[in-house]
Amino acid sequence: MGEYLPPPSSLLILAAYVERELPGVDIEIVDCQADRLDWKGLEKYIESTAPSIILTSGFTTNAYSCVRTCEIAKTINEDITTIVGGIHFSFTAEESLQNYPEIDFIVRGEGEQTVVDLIKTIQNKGKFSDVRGISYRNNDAVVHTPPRPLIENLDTLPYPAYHLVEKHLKQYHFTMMAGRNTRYMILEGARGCNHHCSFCTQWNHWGSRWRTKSAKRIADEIEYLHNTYGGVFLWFADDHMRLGTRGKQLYEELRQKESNKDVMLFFQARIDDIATHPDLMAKLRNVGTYWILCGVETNSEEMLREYKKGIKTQDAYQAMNVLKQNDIFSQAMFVIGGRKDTHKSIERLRQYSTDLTPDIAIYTALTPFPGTIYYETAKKNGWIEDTNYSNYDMAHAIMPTETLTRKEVQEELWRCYRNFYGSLTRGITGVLSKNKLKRTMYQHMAGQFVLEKFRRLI
Ligand code: B12
Ligand code: SF4
Repeated sequence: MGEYLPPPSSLLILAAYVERELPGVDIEIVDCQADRLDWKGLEKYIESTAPSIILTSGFTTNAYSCVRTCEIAKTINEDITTIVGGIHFSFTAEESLQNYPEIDFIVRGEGEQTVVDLIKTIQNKGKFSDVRGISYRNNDAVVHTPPRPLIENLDTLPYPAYHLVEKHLKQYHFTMMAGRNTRYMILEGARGCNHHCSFCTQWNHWGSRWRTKSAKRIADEIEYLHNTYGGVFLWFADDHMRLGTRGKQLYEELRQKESNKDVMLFFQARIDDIATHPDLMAKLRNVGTYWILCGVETNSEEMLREYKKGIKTQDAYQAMNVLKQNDIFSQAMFVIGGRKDTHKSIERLRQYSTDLTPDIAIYTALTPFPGTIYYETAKKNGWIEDTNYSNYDMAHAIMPTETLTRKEVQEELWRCYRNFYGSLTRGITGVLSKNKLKRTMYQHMAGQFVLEKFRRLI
């Protein structure tokens, strides 16, 4: 995805809530990337600020960085309480507490109410067994308290605490997508998903439900981020946009805002949702929707069923056309490495992804993230060859297929990139495209020699 520096959205969303509920607690957000703090730098920082509690968050691919952060804190002062949360630790609570003594508590699932309850319990020396939604060690045993019910009305959440990273706002950027100097911010409109794809953690993490903020609240939040902090490239954290359910209301609210003329919205949507709502796409384009990421996944109906995706390959053609007709930049995601994949089937997927002509294609290797249906199946059947979580970024092959070795899956993945981006014609057409975003992106890639590197892959 090129060069980027994202704001630490999960912590900003969490911190805003803690700040409101526990005004006596001093909170600092340490963004090591933005501050250019290496491990030694972080150590010095913790030493000099002497916090009582350290909280850290990560996805599966950066789980070890979270553990190392806790380890550093404990080395400096054993009495610092260490708390981790987020998707990865929620699903690996037992394993993580057994393997990493430097973690004191894991907050499972939705974090806001649980972390406030936990901090209060620490302050008051209360009983941890009364805090719902946490896991911790009691002597040698790992204790998991019952899950906490989800927050019913997401409008009650405060705006993300961007004031805690105000000094870094100028640094946050996503060069390839919006240019180096366009202010990049992340906001959340909804949590979870009502589908159950077998490779996805999100529906499971959020209790198999999709909850949304009201359209008015989302539009207000966008306006606030734009007017207060100059946010322009605004990325929805939502897993599933649900255009059919709230697209119209969102449009109605956004069109009343002056800010819609300046902002560039990015979100993720399902292709069946796009295909069946062409009218809405035109409207949403008018209020700042520039870029949509959608999971096309595969050209095989059989694999789509295996992934429990609930879409048809035909939907992808329609969705791409709708996006093109409305001048919305299309990012299509594909996945290779399913059990039945062969050299031939992946070649067919390459052809299909080219035929669809998305503006960009991202190919991923099927990754058994803890918390997915696929993880349980893969673990049971002994398919997982690589257990190093740092490689769980969807760019590393983790499993072989029935007929391909893991190395062959990896090579096929590079072949997909070489095929799509290695084409000189595509590069030249991209660099000269009428679509500003497409032109910027291909010019950026050409400038960074990314296209050239893709051509030389393998
Ligand atoms: C925006 C986004 C990005 C942004 C930046 C994210 C960031 N701020 O760092 C960018 C584009 C850079 C990005 C990159 C990647 N991403 Co991403 N990203 C997202 C997205 C869409 C939103 C993240 C977000 O802000 N969520 C909103 C917050 C509020 O939700 P949350 O993190 O779950 O937090 C809540 C609870 O979990 C809990 N909690 C979380 N952390 C903590 C910590 C503590 C201490 C406590 C108490 C509680 C707690 O409380 C929060 C509030 O209730 C998510 C999908 C999603 N909806 O989360 C994918 C997602 C996290 N990304 C994913 C992936 C795979 C990646 C990449 C590996 C992709 C790639 N190949 O490059 C990279 C990894 C980059 C890296 N090294 O970290 C996967 C992770 C899967 C997994 N199980 O690990 C997700 C889930 C997408 C998906 N559908 O599969 N990503
Ligand atoms: S992949 Fe998308 S549609 Fe499927 S469960 Fe995850 S968020 Fe929902």
